[in-house]
Amino acid sequence: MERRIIHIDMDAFYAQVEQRDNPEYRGRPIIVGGKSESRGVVATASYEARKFGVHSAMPTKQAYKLCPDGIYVRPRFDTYKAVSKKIMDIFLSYTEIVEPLSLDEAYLDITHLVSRERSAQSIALDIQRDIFDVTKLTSSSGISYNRYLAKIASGMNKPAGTTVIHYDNVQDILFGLDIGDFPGVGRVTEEKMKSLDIHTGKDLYEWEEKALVQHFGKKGTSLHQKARGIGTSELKVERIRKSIGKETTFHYDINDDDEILKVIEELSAKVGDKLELQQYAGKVVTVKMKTSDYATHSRQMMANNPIFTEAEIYHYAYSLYHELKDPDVPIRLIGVTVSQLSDRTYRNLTIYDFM
Ligand code: DCP
Ligand code: MG
Repeated sequence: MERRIIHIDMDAFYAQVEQRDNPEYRGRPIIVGGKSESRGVVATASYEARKFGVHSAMPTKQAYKLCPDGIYVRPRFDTYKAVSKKIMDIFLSYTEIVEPLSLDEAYLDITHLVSRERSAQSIALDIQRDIFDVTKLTSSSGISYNRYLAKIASGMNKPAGTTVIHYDNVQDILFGLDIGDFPGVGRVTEEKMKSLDIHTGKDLYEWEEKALVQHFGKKGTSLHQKARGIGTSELKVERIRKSIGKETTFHYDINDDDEILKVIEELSAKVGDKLELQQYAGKVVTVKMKTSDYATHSRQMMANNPIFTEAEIYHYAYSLYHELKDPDVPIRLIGVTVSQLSDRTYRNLTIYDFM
């Protein structure tokens, strides 16, 4: 199944947070890291500081020589973590299939949200706009049909960029890429590549798999594939949501059918909205109630087909309520849940022939 993967990465993350919180830092070279007089290293540098050649992992002492007029600040990890949490919540409001890679970046599988009316690129822009609205920070996104291409794409138009790699442009982009910019090529591999005269994706493309395996072992196979746009689109998700439910606790025990059914209708609508947002459908509807004596009862029903509208959910919840409810016993809590979730059909995806 052809997937749509977005990679989102915050721009100069720690430095941008510092510039957000200290207006006098804006437009200035900011270096976040250890003290310059000690053995500290640079965590990150604002784009203004990068012009001087300062970058992550550089000894602060060296940064200070390159950029003596920079503003050197210590990291505030608690603040970065709080921002990260907000970003992750935004991702999860779009899809459950999120794989965070660090505080400031994650992969999202948004295949099920894409339709003729809604391109993957417009979804990426929506997410970036939400991030900015909530945090006042810019991010960059990359969109493609597998993980590593999405990651390459997000780095191509920083800051505040959105880049799509598809079958029509993938080979051009990979040919022009510096070998060190391929995900999975670290410092050591990069040096070794260069000693073999492999400097770009085009150079890499020209090597046979066998020869790459001879020099790089198992990694050789993956490099051979990466030169050709081939890679996995499977995200490592910790927990895929199994159900979507809403419940209400009443301020007092209640026994009026009309009143309770009105609440069930509202709960059905909320569950329907959530299913709509994430483009899920579910096969099982559960109604749960807590009676005035604190006993909990629940009953479920399997639908013939996956359902997702408020009317469908309410239809099942209505029957379940009547099966469960003892007319003589008031209740204090009512809940409606839809489970056995699946993505709705993959609609209107353009399937390109591979190369
Ligand atoms: N970081 C760090 N040490 C490193 C690399 C990164 O402490 N060697 C921290 C600081 C960064 C954050 O992680 O702000 C995110 O790392 P990125 O590689 O995404 O770099 P930035 O977000 O800073 O910049 P870019 O705009 O290039 O993504
Ligand atoms: Mg970043």
